Amino acid sequence: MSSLSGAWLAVALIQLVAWIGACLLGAGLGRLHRPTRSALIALLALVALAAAVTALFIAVSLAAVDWAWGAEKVVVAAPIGVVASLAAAFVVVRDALRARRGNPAPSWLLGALIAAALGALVGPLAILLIGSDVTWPAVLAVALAWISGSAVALFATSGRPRRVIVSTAAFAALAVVLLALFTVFGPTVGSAVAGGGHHLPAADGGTGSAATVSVADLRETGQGTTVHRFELEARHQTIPLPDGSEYDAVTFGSVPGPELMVTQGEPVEVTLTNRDVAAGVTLHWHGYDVPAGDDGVAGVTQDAVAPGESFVYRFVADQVGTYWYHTHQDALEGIVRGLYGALVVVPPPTTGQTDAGPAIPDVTALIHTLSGETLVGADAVLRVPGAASVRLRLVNTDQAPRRVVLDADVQLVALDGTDLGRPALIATGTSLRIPAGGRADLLVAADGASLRIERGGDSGIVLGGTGAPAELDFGGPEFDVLDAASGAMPEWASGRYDVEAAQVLDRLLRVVDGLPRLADTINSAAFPYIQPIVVDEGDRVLVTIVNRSSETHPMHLHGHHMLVVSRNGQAAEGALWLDTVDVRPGETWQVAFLADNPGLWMDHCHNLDHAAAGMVMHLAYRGVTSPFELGGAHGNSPE
Ligand SMILES: [Cu+2]
Repeated sequence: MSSLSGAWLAVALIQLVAWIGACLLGAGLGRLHRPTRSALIALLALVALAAAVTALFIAVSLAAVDWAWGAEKVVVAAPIGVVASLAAAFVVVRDALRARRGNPAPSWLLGALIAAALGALVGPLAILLIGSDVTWPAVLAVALAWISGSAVALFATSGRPRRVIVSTAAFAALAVVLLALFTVFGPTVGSAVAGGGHHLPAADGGTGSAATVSVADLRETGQGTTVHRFELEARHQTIPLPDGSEYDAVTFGSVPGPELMVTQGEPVEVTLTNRDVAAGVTLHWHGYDVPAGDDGVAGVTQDAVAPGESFVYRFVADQVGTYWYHTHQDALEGIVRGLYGALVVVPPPTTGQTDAGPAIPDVTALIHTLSGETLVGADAVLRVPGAASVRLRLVNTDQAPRRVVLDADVQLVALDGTDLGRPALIATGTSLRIPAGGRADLLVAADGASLRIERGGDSGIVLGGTGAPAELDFGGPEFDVLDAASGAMPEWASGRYDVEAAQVLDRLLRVVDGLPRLADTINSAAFPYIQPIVVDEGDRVLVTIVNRSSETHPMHLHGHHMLVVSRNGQAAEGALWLDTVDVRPGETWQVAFLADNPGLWMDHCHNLDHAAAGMVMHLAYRGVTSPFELGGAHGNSPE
């Protein structure tokens, strides 16, 4: 899909450049003979017209595949581009014929050329301003801007009185302002989701149920006597980097933070204290389906914990696997500087199996970029003592996907914490791509094998050895995550869906933090103006994620595990559970989940640069409200 939309943009630009060339010739550039000039203009006009018609056909094919790909092109760009080009080409060809007979050019030739160029400009503008969610005000505003701009051009170049030109120009300016208002600022005016993105009309009982519950009351309450307690203190800390320099980190006591290892079934209680992190801090359990009030998102499920304050998180560790925790207040800055650590939940020891042999050693490796250096755990190289087999828990805590490669055959046994139905073989030299925020568990024989990280310098993992990791290259094939789909399908996934939602990821001119900028958008809007996915408890939900942008977006849903249904129309052959879906440019993923964890949940890109640029929305259960606000006294700013 990316190549087709790239072709559309190329053709749209050819159209624009041809009309601009015709305008320059029409304005007298080149001092050519009149018949030659008219013939050249006619040639350019025919090229532009051909490009406009081609753009129309590409737009229709894009829309036929998925409306999200072609919407604004079919509705706005193609019609204006074709109409403007047709009209101007007609004028130009007539002029070329007149020129052969020695007649002067019509006085409105240049005006018509400029109008066509403005019409060609609508295409690139529409994909920057409108995106996939075409609204009628936006269409009207773009059309008005084009019509009035063309009128100004026609009047200004045909010797009309100044009065007419001035009034038309004023009308054109008004049209452009309308365009800006309705497309860029439109979503921010009177939006139902303004003020934090979770103040929904639906939350007041959209299905007639008047009962509401605050997210602050959706907390873990059942606590037995065998609670596993941890204490984490957030603070500034200077730490040494592998290259010998010092780094001004913000940590939970170390980088990475202490590994929280618990046994499945244990009630867990974590007390977070903030010593001196002025921006505030929270704890979010990435990939762990905790109660909503324990999810740790500043401004949604709690207030940011200020210096001197503390907050106690509770949940029952009922899912085994590899997870991680990080701050969800000023997350971009906080995580990059060190506010993260691993959460590992292991199954309870099997009883009555005295001859089961020694358990497989367990090694957690968080891959993180600090001050330009790739860390594996606390150092550049992680050395694991020799063993017949090691379970390597890889966690990518960076903003971008990281690829790893090993010089040994390994078994991929879990993704995003969930054990695969059947381990998948990753052959020697095949790379594995871990999305930002994602995890992969590998079973590997620790007999001198190495792991390397793409663009990770000398960093890596050495298993059963003491030297540097071997030099490995990334020229081999890449493991396809769909090949890991092998689990048993849940029963709820066999029927119809109660809610079907779309997430079209794009890059558009939108208001973020009060200022217009190129934003990372979902459904043509930026946080907090993106309409949430609204569900009732028990709903089966299908989400179609379309990436129209030129960057990868690791989409992360809080509080739920997503079942991969398909990627680019290819169905997953078996269950594959993810909490972070690596949606690359041009891809369409369908994921499903069961709405079984009431709350207000973040659903956002885990490239936190993108999240901070608008790519954040909510999954909202009807009837759940939040007393927390963005900003406010605690300066709540989840990204
Ligand atoms: Cu992104």
